[in-house]
Amino acid sequence: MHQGGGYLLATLLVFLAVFPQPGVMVKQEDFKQCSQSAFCLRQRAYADLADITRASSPSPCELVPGSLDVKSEEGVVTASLIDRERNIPFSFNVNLLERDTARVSIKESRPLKPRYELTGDLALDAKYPASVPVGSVKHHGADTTIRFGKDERNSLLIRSKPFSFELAIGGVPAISFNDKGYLYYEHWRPKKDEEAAPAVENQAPEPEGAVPAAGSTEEKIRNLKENLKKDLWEETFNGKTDSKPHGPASIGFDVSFLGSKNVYGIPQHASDFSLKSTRGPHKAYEEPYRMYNLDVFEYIMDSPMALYGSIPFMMSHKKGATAGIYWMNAAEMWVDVETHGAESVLSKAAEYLHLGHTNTTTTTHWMAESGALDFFVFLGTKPTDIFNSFTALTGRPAMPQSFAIAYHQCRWNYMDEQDVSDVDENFDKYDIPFDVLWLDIEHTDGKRYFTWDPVKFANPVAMQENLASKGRKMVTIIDPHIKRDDNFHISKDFKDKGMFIKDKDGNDFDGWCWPGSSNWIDYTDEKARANWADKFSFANYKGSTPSLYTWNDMNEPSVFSGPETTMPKDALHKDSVEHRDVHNVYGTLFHRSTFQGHLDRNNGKDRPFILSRAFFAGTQRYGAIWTGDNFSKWSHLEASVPMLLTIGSSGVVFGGADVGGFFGNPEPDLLLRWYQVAAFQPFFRAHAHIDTKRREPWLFGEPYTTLIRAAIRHRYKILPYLYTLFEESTRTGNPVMRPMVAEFPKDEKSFSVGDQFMLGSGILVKPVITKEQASVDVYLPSSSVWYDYETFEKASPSSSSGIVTVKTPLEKIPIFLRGGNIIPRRERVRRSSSLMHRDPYTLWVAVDGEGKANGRLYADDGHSYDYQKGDFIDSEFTFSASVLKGRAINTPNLDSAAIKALGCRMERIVLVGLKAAPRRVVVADGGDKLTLQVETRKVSGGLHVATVKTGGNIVIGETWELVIE
Ligand code: NBV
Repeated sequence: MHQGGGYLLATLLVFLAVFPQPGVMVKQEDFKQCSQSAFCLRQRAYADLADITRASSPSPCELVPGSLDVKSEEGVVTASLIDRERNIPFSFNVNLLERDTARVSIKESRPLKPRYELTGDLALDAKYPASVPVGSVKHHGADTTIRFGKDERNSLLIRSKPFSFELAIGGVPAISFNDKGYLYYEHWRPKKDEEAAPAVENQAPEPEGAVPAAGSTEEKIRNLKENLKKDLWEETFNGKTDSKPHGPASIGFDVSFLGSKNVYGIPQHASDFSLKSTRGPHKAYEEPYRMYNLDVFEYIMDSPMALYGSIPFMMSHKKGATAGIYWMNAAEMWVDVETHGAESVLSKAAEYLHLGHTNTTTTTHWMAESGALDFFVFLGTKPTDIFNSFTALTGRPAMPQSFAIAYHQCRWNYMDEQDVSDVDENFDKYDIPFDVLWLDIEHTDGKRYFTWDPVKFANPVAMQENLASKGRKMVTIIDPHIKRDDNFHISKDFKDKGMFIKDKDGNDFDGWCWPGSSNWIDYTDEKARANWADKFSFANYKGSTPSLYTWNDMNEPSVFSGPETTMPKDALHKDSVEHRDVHNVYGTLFHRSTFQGHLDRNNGKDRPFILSRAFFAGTQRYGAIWTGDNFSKWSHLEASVPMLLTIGSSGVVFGGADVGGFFGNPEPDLLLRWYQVAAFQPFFRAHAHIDTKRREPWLFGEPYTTLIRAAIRHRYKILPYLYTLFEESTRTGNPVMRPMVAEFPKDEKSFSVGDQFMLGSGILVKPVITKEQASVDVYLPSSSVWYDYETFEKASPSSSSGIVTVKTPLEKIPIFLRGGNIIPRRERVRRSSSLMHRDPYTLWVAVDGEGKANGRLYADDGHSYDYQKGDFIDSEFTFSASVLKGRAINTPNLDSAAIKALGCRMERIVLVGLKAAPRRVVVADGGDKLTLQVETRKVSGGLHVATVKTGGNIVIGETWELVIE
């Protein structure tokens, strides 16, 4: 099945038209700004109008007197609302849930037709949190306060006129709704029914002679009112028209995070971790943050432009109170952020004295094109509370196989089987470990996914088996565009079953992508999802073996011929649901069915590994994501840190950025610095564009080969620690790569830090992000003791700023160990992670100011779900009063094959930060005492590092004690 020259030419032309060549940055004008997205323009106009007029006319939304009803046992509060200006009735519903969560919905009481709702498990985990009963209820005038949660620690204050509500944690107000009066609901209306159009959108024209003066408030008001009527029924962007047959249906509202200067979340943007203001006198961006999954290659830095994934989740934190909101809506969304009061003298004084930003509030304005007003509010006292409740709702992260967290080698493309074999052999030749080799789109037969190029990849099974013989895996790319070709079984099958997305006229939607004319499967249809999953069976996916995994790219979806390079919003899914309603979840539904396909093909035994580019709330249930087509520039290396912190703090803990940058050719020092950071990030994969020079780790000569090898080896040594962190995230939602605020929620200075990160609670990493950078400044919170990761010397940050300056010659990675932590490691690095599976462990024990430390090690067979039957070891280590103890927290089935296959011996213990050199170290084993070999060295500051060789006398999973005398 080879294409002729015509096909190639057509593909090339589309490619050149759609994708700029490397070096040419993304054209901002290819993507909408708020004023070009009609609903965003209208919603922003409404907010601007509100800002001007609220003093004289407050929000028209009121609670209907006497309508508030509390169903105590069910944990439900309901009321009727009315928009007095437009005379539209709404129902207000709050459902109080466990984990200090509240679900809030506001719906039209008498809609023309129902709005699309993300029901069932499309965006939520199958295990929906239980309701909690309402506590005490107090009415004060027309307002009501309802208490809920453990010891009634939370309260919900509902104000009736104008309608607003506020949630507090332990008496501390945290979050409020409609304080600014931006609640604006574009209700369904018949197209020609002027009567039904809302009053504000349907104002009578200004009387003649009453033209307001240029620049006057009156003129502003008139213009804003004009904007409210813009493009209600149709809109065109860059020559492409959205027919909007149902008219306007957008929703906007404001949420204020009371007393908080910092808000985080709403990925994906190439921007800071602590979100910047987009409104008000101190705004950093003119545009709101946009969430609309798009294929934005070579994206620009420091921008609120939409990228490949969207998670409508935001969190705020101040000392003692953390709050989050998740708007369960997959339509295009924009969010304005405005921090007020941070500049006031009072706030500045409070900041200086670390008193908390009592005067500062961050107001956010959420605007979605369609869908329901249905959101969740999470309350807590620290970020980890919110990670926990958000992922309890949207799903806990999946437990990856152990190979998936090792190093991945990718390129567009490894061209043929010989290329694959050469790369594989060179890793061994240069003694660099790697676990996975990836094949991009060129491996297929004419971009027909699930097929192999018959010449270049004629023996895919032998190729995979060769890799598997060294414990290595392969990943192939499977994109969602399906080549229109009746001779291609996937195309024929889905076409015959009527499972493709339809265009607005009801025909199979036809667009351009890599294979030329293509269709897109409707993954909102459960049957289509099952049919897709079935394509991964070994019988259907010919040439695939159990060591083959999948990469889902282009699933925003990217449609070369579509508006903003994506699917038209008026395209139709099952039950005539418009694409606009499901756009942001589409890619995740594709990811999800691929996941299901892998699960089914091995009868639910092994954990799938699927990488996706698009993502939404809940993606963590299906696997990993990466940050898409970045560039080999220092600024992109820099941006990868806050981007991954944001994504990880929004549930998707398994994320990475293309090491080296996808477009362009990195200079060797940039490539090296990238490896040095990515070795400590959750997903670690090098990748490059087809037009770039080859850049496998050994191609740059010395010292680069040695230093890249060292960085990758760092990764392999911490795999036990990383795997333990991933397991923790499957239970708690805690990110693996954590923002400083998550680990130091009481340390005001850490709240806005997004340029360094914690790996778990024990390792701090600060990237080097500029060329020939001689040193970096690292912020080390004073509540902990810190040790240099290589020398084990105690760090001495300035007592006033907490900053330590670290010299950064090429070989130096600024990493610190946090006192109080015990880090499990494996130090015998081999060719791939599975070859290290039986190797003994080393423990690094870094003591805190009181000479204490603790840690965990989680281990299982590394690939199956047998851990769910109890086949795992969860070990706890504590060090106190010079005694190191280990014990299993669970009751491991030591006879199970999985545990027997695990290396459980501990070979070495390194004690860091000891005040005195040990005289001897003994294993307390009943009455006997076995003296172990110990070597001690003194480091600066009078501290000691002791390395104890255990002689294989300590077994993980058993109870043991080691006494330092
Ligand atoms: O499949 C080719 C590339 C892929 O290598 C990259 O990682 C994706 O983000 N893909 C995008 C399509 C074309 C990009 C110009």
